[in-house]
Amino acid sequence: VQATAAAMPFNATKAAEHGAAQGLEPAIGQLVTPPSRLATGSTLSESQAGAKVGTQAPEGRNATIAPLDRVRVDSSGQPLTTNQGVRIADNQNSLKAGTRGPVLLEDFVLRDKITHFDHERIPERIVHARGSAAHGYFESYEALDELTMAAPFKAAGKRTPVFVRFSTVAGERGSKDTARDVRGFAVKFYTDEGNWDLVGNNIPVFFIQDAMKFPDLVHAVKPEPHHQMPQAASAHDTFWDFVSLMPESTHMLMWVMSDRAIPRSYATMQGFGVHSYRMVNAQGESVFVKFHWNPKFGTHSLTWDEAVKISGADPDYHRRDLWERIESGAFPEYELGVQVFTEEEAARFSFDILDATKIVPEELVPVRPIGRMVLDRNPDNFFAETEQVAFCTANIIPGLDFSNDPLLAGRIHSYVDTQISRLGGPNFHEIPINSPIAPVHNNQRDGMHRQAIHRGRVAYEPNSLAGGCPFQAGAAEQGFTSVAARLRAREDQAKVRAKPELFAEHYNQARLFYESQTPAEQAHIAAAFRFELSKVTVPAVRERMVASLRNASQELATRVAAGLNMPLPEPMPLAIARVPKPEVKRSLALSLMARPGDGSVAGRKVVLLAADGVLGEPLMAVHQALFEQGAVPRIAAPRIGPVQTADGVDLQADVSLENEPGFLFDGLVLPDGEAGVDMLGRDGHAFEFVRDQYRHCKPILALGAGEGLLRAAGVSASLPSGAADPGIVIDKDADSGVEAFISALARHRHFERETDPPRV
Ligand code: HDD
Repeated sequence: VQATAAAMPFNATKAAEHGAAQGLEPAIGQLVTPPSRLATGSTLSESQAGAKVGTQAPEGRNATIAPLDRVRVDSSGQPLTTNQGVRIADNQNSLKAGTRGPVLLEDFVLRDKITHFDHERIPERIVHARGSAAHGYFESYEALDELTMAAPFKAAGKRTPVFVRFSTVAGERGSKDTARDVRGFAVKFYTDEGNWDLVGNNIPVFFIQDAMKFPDLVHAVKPEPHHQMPQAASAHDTFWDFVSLMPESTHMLMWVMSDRAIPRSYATMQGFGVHSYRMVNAQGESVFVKFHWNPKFGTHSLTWDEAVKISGADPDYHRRDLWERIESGAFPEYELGVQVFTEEEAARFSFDILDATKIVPEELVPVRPIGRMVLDRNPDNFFAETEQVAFCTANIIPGLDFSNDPLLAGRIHSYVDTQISRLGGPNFHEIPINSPIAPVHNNQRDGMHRQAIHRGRVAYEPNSLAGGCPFQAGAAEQGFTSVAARLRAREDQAKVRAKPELFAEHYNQARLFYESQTPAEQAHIAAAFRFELSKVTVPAVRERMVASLRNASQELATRVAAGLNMPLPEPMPLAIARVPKPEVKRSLALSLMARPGDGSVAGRKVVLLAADGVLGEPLMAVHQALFEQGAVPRIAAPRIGPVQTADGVDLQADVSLENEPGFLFDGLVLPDGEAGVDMLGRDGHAFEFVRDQYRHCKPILALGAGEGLLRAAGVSASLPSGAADPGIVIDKDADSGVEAFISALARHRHFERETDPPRV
């Protein structure tokens, strides 16, 4: 589209200068006016909300859409310009003295372009560098007045916009998604009383108890400094050297060696606030809370062999899954729950609630559901939103407060500090994705990249020249007030570098976790320890780790030692003289199997194998049934494009056997039709599909002649026990198996077939 020069608006925030009614802005979504804004003052975050160019953001109920409209740029119908808005006539050739002559220094068009390019990268996050994010909303189930005055919980049905970033911890920005690692689960609530960040993980405990040890932990797990290996992996000497010397990490190690550290999807993992926080009501009364996010689609994970293979075929596996789920409308959804307990109750627990290596078992304090979060919009731009978003545990709002957890205290300092260098100065709160919906008014001024243009001559308080504004808010105006928590004992009032006694108990909850798992999950934990420690080259480190594990579980330690071909070492001496008796010995809530989800197959990917000569009709019937249930069926053939079916049904292969290997899918369908099955039987890729699906304990549906592929691949339809494998559905007449297959798919994995080593 060629538009005339005079009519072209060129500055997104200066529509007034160019006349808002010129009709040149591309079509936009409905402007959603954020509550309680626009009517007041003129901070950057709220200015110009009505003046926007070029947004094509979908119409939505998310109130962050409007503030971001202010900076959205859509270049459709626009000429190419320099950063000064000068139109560029030639974007192909630099300015030269003659066609074969030298390039001229005056070529500002070239220099503008190259200079900006040279500075495109910013430092990656020191941890959690690899991540993916989405917009959505939080909806409160009820008014929580008796517990908290926090804005999101003020009324039943109240919606607060959120931006959520999921991440791995150890890997660099471009590393694989399916590393064995903790997953970050960071939620920014844009509340009408300021931003609240709940910066959690998918595991409810942490490796260490005191922030003083965080740099050591991170140095130990990151690639080793001399040769910068291995990438995104804890299976190396320095990590295990460190954790084996820090028995407080044993509980966390159990979680990290469990399938929780290889989730199937961000939509199928839990999230936790980890620390004890406080909720405070309008009367100033406070209770302790632990935050839990429970996924609607259930908790599902990968198997280790599968995770390793996926990292080669699709390093963006979780990023793609999140993006595709949102684009297709299978929105990730999580229920927020809180465990609520008083200071007096906490004092009676056998563990210290300030110790981030401990959970509060759900049998001791149940989880109360208080709302749900839906992620329904992908970001417009990865860098502007996902990369530049800055979460911080210090970002809390009236109605919430911290506990004295020493790990949390260090975090309250660390996030802003690291972001000042990562985002280039102290004004990163003005970057659109970080700026609150609530108005910002204070006397902070200037600094690198300041965007707000503050008016007037007063930048101090108290003042009379500006009528005392901006003024301190009293309780009636929701001014933030810290809970006047009492220090309990006299000795707590002295300055010390020391820990409470219960912090020295390191194994009760590690044992609780292991003993609460199903046999399959326990086997995976033992196999993960075996794998990781087998990569450790120093025998003394392996021994020390197994010596520590003996205190958590004799059975686990024995399995791991056997797996490493080593004698069982003496148990590591305990750090505590009298071990407190735990209240709970088994907690079913700790098993992934406890949360199968809503029973649906929404978002599950299923591959239907095809080749020339298959029967198209039964395959398409399965395709249709899966599609109707919200699953994502894909037809895979030796080559993409049309497949010549035996019954003349029109069939198009979406993917080829080589470009989307079988382990990328949650289920496999083998086709009917002798000629087609014959052709697949001559392609080694097809056997890999069958064997990987089988080894990874996923469901397989064999239609008619397709059963032959199972046999040819060496896969048995019966379990090691001799019983029929419920995950393998053989539909001889190719007309009745789809229902059984869909319920096998909803179960996700069929671990009863699993053996170590694998049969196939
Ligand atoms: Fe942290 C990032 C979660 C302990 C210091 N952390 C970061 C992110 C998450 C967590 C989810 C990524 C946020 C994003 O997506 O941008 N961190 C945790 C949890 C912890 C924890 C659940 C334990 C309970 N972290 C922790 C400690 C310290 C830090 C003890 C330092 C004393 N974390 C950081 C950081 C990061 C960070 C260095 C890196 C990038 C950033 O903050 O913005 O400040």
